[in-house]
Amino acid sequence: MQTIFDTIKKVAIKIDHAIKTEDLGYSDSENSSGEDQLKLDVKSDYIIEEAFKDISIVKALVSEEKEGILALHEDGNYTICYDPLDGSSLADVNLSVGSIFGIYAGELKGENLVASAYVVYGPRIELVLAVKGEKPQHYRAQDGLFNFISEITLDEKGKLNAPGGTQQNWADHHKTFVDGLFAEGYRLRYSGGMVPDLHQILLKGGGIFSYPGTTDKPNGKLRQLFEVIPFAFIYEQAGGQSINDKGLRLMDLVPTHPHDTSPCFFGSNYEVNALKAAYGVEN
Ligand code: AHM
Ligand code: MG
Repeated sequence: MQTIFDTIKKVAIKIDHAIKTEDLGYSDSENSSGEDQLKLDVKSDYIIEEAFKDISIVKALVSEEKEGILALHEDGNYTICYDPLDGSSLADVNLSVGSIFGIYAGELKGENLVASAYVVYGPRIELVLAVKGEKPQHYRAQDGLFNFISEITLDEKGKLNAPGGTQQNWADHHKTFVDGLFAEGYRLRYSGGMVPDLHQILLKGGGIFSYPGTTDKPNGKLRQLFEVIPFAFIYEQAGGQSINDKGLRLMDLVPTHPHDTSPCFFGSNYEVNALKAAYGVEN
């Protein structure tokens, strides 16, 4: 696993360099979710594939920017599912973006995720790594090296509310829930990049990030294998909760296709319990 984490550190530095120096425009291709790919999406995907392709413990790669599963080493133990540049449409307005990695052993489903990582490309490059049974570890890069900052623990209750999706298409009970938190004094924090938005909630003690099912996207927008499950793991390891709209743990998701999405909610305990009550899925 250390080899994989070291490789993530190396690709983070390269992707950060690409963000800072390369063309921010669109390529002439679409990804398998039908979204136009930016040149930076394609480049970041290439950087990651090149870095992992000769590592023998890596069985396969699954990328937001690739259609299917890229088989690498038959005897490898791990499949790495990744979003090479999440929130990439924010790069041209100079907001933070990120990379997300889920490392799975065996069949691609939540319960087989063994480690997660994400990188935030902001004013500084930051990295969070998580393995089973331990608090997530927060690192910050300086001169190309990642220095350990601290373990991450969520408070029981936070102050931040990050509500995703188009409000026009929210269910009434979801709007009631979001409005209820604001009425309690929660502050809106939503950049449109799940990596910096979830990172902020983790580091500021707590709150909730939601991306619900909506009338136009009943299964939400965020992809299970490389966005939802990796962050679900990190929030649980930090002492919070990660559930879907039925109140089920996101770690219990079993995708039927690499690009399946799910409604998703990540937060500290108070807010996720309030969400369960609002959705009528208390357990
Ligand atoms: P992407 O992987 O194509 O960049 O899309 C994922 C992003 C997330 O970072 C973010 O939470 C979400 O899309 C924002 O969507 P919306 O603008 O619908 O709120
Ligand atoms: Mg993404």
